[in-house]
Amino acid sequence: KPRIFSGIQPSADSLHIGNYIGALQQWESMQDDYDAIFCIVDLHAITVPQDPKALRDATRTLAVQYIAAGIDPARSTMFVQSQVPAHAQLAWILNGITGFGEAGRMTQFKDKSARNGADAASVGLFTYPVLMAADILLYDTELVPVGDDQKQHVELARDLAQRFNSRFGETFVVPKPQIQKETARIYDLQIPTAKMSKSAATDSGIVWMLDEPAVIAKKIRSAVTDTGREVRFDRGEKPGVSNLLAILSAFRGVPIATLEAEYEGRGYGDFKRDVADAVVDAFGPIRERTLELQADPAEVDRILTTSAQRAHDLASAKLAQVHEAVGLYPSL
Ligand code: AQP
Repeated sequence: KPRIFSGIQPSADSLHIGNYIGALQQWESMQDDYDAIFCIVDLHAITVPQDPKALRDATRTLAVQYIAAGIDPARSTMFVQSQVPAHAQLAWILNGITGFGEAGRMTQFKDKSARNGADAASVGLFTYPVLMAADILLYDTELVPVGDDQKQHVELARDLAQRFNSRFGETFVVPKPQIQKETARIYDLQIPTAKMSKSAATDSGIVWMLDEPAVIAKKIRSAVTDTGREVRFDRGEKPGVSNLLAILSAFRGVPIATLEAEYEGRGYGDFKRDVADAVVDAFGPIRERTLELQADPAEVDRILTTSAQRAHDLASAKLAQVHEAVGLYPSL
């Protein structure tokens, strides 16, 4: 089976509907056809300040949300990045073949560092894409399912793999991005032109997977739409309605066009109620399962460590090859 690798940062204590539609829902459906590795990328999370206790809790809670959303640790490898030291080790080696200008062209770094002024950004934030390349390349990953915002980072991983192979000999599989459909990108319910993001300033535009059902329903009822009455997909003219259509389409598993036909001549009230019901129906059981699993943190850690051991075996073998190729001493 082809190998896929993807990950999410434990940068908040709940995932949101964008992470679910853009990542988890897709991953869940790929588990049978691929040898899937799903990582909880805590080393990426510390490129911006994190509270230590909150980080460790968010890491475990994220693992629990993976499982509650259908990632099966018996079929897929799901582990915490910091448990496998080869990620940081390979990232360092790849730093040595990455150009300063090349890293400086990454738009995510430019956006994130601009938020607080470039001087406040860490060096870690700058080399974030190199760590991501290490994550991918350690496992001979063929496909990386990501949103289009991550395409540039996967391109960098490809470039680094090719550069390493031509300088030091065939070592890495050159990965390909698998970019999700445009409708897999979910926007903030209050600012429907901005990507829904864990680190957004306000809560009212974000539907958290662990929100209580009544809270989810309220947020969706209050979503910004427009003064029209037509339920039609048009990101330019009707960003709010288009976002809700994308959400309903993902949860019901039906095309947007079918929904447009279904809601023709009906107002936004009916439509929003149905979106809220669909999300609550899906997230309700995920929330309950998360709460159940959270009651046994030792069991969660046991599952993670078992999986990390498999990842560690694969990653150490690749890292040994890299040390040999580059002329470094073997790791102990
Ligand atoms: N709004 C979104 N719509 C669709 N997919 C999304 N993803 C994130 N936001 C949306 C997908 O979720 C996965 C995890 O992303 P991440 O945690 O590595 O960081 P991110 O992409 O930067 O996500 P956030 O929520 O915006 O987190 P913060 O605020 O911490 O940076 C990825 O597959 C991403 O495509």
